[in-house]
Amino acid sequence: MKIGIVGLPSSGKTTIFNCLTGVGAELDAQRSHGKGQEANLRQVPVPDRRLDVLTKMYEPRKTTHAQVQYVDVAGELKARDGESKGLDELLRHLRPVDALLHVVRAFEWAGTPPTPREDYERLEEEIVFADLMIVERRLERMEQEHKKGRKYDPEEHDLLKRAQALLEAGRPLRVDPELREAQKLRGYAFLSAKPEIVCLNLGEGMEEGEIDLELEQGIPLVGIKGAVEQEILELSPEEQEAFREEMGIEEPAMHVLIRESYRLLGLISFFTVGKDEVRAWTIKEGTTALKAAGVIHSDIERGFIRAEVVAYDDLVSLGSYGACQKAGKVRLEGKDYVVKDGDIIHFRFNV
Ligand SMILES: Nc1nc2c(ncn2[C@@H]2O[C@H](COP(=O)(O)OP(=O)(O)OP(=O)(O)O)[C@@H](O)[C@H]2O)c(=O)[nH]1
Ligand SMILES: [Mg+2]
Repeated sequence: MKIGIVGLPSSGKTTIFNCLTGVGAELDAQRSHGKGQEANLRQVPVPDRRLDVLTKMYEPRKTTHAQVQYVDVAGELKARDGESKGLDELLRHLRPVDALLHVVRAFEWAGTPPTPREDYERLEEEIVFADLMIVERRLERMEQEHKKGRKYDPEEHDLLKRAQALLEAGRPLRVDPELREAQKLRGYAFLSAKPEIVCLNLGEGMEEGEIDLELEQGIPLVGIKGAVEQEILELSPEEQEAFREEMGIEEPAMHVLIRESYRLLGLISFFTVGKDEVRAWTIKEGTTALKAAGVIHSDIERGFIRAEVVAYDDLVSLGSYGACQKAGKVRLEGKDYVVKDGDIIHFRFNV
């Protein structure tokens, strides 16, 4: 699962990327001008308190978190400026991502007060325009083919026409569930069809509630003090802890952001536990036990017999696997069982 960071220049994309990944990256639009575009790409463990609890319970040799990838690309998304240098490169990095993390400046920069609403809308317009360009190019080609008497897919043509009308009205494709999910449009990897999360990059004295920004329903908003968070990350782990305690910060803001992105992608975790490893595995909501087995290994999917399932809450409240067995909380589920977030699963299989 991959999340692409987008935002206007100097909105703090790289700063947020660094906070998310906890390591310093140096990449800015200026430095990479004319040098071709590079991208920062990093795996980030998804914070999950349940894993900490399971680790205490099982004392495994190894604990493995679920992972999400973040991509930070230098370069400006200026689709309307046809000549925009590096636009194709930028899009090449952004097309394959599963979701967008839109960073909006909410700090004063070089004496300029923040204008989050305008900034947000400006970039959204570029995203819509980048998709519209593709739709128009494709429609043109289809219509040429049609004139020459060649075949084209009328259903795809119809979907593209609808997409065009929506985009021309300045609306992102994600607001139309049918277009957003249309199998026939998959290959275009439209940016405005991707789920989005907005990160307000707040200045030191600012709070999320003071910021003037309205979002479409269903788009989560997370406020982060990017510069402050980055400073905290430069401290030692002990100092970080002490600092957070002092400031009354229960959990690093980044954890909230990472978890929100996971949720936004419709992802959940199930766990496997044992003395060797306690591990979180990522699946889409609605995945069956059989497919979940395949995430671990194709052999387990192929030789699937049963899934032995305990809910996380039951395991924690009863205190041990044995107690769950006694209390009848260990269920044997078949291959069509829909796995729930937090299920602890032992797969029975033979190969
Ligand atoms: N005061 C303040 N400054 C910030 C914050 N976040 C980033 N900055 C500063 O804003 C400038 C731009 O930050 P970057 O993280 O490089 O922004 P970017 O979006 O990656 O920029 P480009 O890749 O060049 O488009 C840097 O000088 C940062 O130090 C913040 O939360 N508060
Ligand atoms: Mg940058």
